[in-house]
Amino acid sequence: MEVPFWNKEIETLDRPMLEKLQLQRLREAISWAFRTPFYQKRLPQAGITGPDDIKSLPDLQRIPFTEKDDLRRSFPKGLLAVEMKEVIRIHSSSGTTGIPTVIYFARDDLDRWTDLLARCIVATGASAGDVFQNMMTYGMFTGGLGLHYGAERVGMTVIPISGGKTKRQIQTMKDFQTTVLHVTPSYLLHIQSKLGEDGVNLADLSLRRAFIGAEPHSENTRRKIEELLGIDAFNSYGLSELNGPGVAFECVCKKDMHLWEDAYIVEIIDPISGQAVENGQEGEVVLTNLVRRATPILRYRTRDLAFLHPEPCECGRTHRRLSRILGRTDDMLIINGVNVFPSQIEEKIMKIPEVATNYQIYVDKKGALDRLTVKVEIYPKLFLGEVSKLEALRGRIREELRSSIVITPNVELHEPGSLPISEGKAKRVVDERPKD
Ligand code: DLL
Repeated sequence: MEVPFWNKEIETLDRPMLEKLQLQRLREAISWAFRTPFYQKRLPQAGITGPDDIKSLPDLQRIPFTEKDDLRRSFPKGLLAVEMKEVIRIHSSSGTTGIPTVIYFARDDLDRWTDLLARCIVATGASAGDVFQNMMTYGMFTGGLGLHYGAERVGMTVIPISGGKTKRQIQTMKDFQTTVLHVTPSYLLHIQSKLGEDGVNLADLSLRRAFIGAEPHSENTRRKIEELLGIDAFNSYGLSELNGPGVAFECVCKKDMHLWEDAYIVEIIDPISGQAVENGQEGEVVLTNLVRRATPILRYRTRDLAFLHPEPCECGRTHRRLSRILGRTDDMLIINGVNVFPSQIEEKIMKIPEVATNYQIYVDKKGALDRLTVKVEIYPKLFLGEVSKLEALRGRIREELRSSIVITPNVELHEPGSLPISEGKAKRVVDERPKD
């Protein structure tokens, strides 16, 4: 297999050299952090008075974690390390509580981020000459503009169409013979379900690859996308606090995502004790940004759960691979005392061939008890068959789910197009239990 590189020297740097670079950049990041009101207070409280206190990579653990709430409390400028006139871009995430977190980029920050994204794109085998339809939302969200700049740097033909307007997306794919898509997996499945409605079929298109990310999805969802569209789909992970997309991305091997360790230090911790887990074990991802001067962020608790592969990838890159995101520390549902992760549900239903492209997890209360209902869309032809067959399918889905999540959910079968869709990140869980 041919392995393409954007910057082979950095991507294959041997571990001792990579760690040397990390230490050097970490010390630099700490000096930037000392220019922000937030870290000026936080670091001395932990006994750190300057970059010289960090003599080796393990010294990183002396630095306290940074949490989402720290960012919110520092809004708007508590984490700004440069003068405003140096800032050429602002991104923010609105979060669920409505208090935004804000990230400032100086020109060199944007340049480094763009370069990381070019690296991600090329690692998938995409290149100049590809036609890139960017369906991620443009705006304060990092998904649109982030990849846009990376794709331009690679020399792809960029179509900055943004999210939504499904018919127009499909027509555009045909008009410009798009070869690469950037999209959330849920929206891509929705688009696939609409192919053919206005006379544009898969055979009219030239799709080869999709970069899918920004929301959780299972390996079975990836397979479904690949099979339905006849393309290669690559997982892409990132979060606005750490620039956005470009933190970790799959290469041509498609065996989980290289996390760019010259730009980020990754730790996997036990979310309760805060201690590092054993090599290869699952835990919460903690990230330090080594290359952003205007908003330095150290040891950020992402709340995402994943593990690092201890063994190297066949492609020759030395940067370790992060597993797909297995859940979040804050998305676990407790149903009558049993812990259930939405990802367990998705993994099961997406491998059932009769299940179409959309589903929803609904929780409410019946009397004193919690009630879990999994609503799935199934292919329309199944509704034309015998009722007993539908009942059998419902029973099979229920049984599959029970084997994974231990409790037995209600299962509802719906016609395609009847469950709510999202043109960006999908909202899979609706929890209507009264909050007390
Ligand atoms: O979603 C950045 C992004 C844009 C990533 C485009 C990939 C592609 P936020 O809006 O801040 O940033 O949301 C970050 O989304 O902490 C994860 O919980 C989730 N997430 C992002 N990528 C993945 C993925 C962007 N590949 C939050 N798999 C993160 C699972 C993901 N979850």
